[in-house]
Amino acid sequence: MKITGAKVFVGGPGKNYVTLKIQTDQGLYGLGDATLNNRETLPAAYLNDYLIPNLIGRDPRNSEDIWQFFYRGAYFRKGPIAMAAFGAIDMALWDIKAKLADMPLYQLFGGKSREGALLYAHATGTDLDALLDSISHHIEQGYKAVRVQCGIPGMPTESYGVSNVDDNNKHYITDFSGICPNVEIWDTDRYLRYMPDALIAIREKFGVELKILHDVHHRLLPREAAEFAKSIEAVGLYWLEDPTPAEDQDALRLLRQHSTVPIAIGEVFNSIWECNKLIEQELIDFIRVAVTYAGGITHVKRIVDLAGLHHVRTGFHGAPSHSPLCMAAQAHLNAWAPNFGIQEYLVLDTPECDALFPSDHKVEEGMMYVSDEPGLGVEFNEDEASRYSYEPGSHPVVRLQDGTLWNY
Ligand code: KDG
Ligand code: MG
Repeated sequence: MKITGAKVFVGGPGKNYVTLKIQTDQGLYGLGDATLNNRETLPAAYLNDYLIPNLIGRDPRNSEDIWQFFYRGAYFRKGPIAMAAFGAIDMALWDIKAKLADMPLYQLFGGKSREGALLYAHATGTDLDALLDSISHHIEQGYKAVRVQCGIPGMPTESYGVSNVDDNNKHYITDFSGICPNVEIWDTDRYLRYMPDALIAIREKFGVELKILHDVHHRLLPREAAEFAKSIEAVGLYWLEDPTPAEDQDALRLLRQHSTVPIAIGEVFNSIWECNKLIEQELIDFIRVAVTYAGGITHVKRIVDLAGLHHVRTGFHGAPSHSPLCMAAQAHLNAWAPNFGIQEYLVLDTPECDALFPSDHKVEEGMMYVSDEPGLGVEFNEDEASRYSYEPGSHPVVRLQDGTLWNY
């Protein structure tokens, strides 16, 4: 069996999905996702210029050797652009392998450990009242776990994860007004004074059963994060995400010494080499890598197995820009992983997105049910894809009030 060709598509409804289709001489094809938020053209160029020419003629069943060939062969290893490009190839090869076996992908990992996988949704509000409404809205839809982000009084601009529209499904990660980022202003003192009481109010209103998650998006210094984690212990968070900048892994030791709040980290990690110390030293509780940015199924499955040895559970990244292909790959891992924790989920199933990526993965009552179709269980409609092209967009950048650049 041989790979005969591969194509990359960039675009989608309100998102720049980077979709790879690998064709074989037996008519079977595989699909993969290389979407790297707001840098989408770069994994596409890496695929087109270097990787696809080296795929032609290879046996697609040798997914391990192909992964090693690209990773070790690059010499300059890792990085989100390369790992997203490898991730797309790897996903597509597993799709082909499972289609060949005529099995849903999770069967190749060891079958199902659960029927439904717990999801968490994003609740957001420009103030606490709006956030409480947004949480109620998600609970009414059946969610048992909700990430909560709200505007901070007196903060000059909106904070991370805060949407200023009533639409609970609004995609607020990318600003499509152009390639140059807007500036948001961050004030740590206001955040630290306001957010603990807001979280306590949320717990009081919704009771003990709701799983509450909160994302600091790397904005606190280690001592501040330790103070914050201590001050919110009574809330009983399901997790506190990215409390400190991800590069400083020792910061989490200080936090651990002062608090037992569960810590989730890893959405910006792209290899096992950024996860292994935190996992082995048991400084985190949830690992947040995404199958796309972290080198695909082959590599992420290694991270999941390492995590399992140290009681670290999965909480894969599922931000608005992951394509349904990445979400499907994660759904198969979630169905299998003995150390599954939770899956981030933002409603993607607009009619336009469904038309582009038809699938029967199902979300019901805040749970995801994996497809039983052979392979990843997602199709890609190329006619639909021809309606879309790349739209320039950006994340904001963050500054302190005196102009100092801060962490987005
Ligand atoms: O592109 C950036 C997003 O992926 C990120 O801001 C989303 O923090 C995020 C989350 O937890 O989903
Ligand atoms: Mg996050």
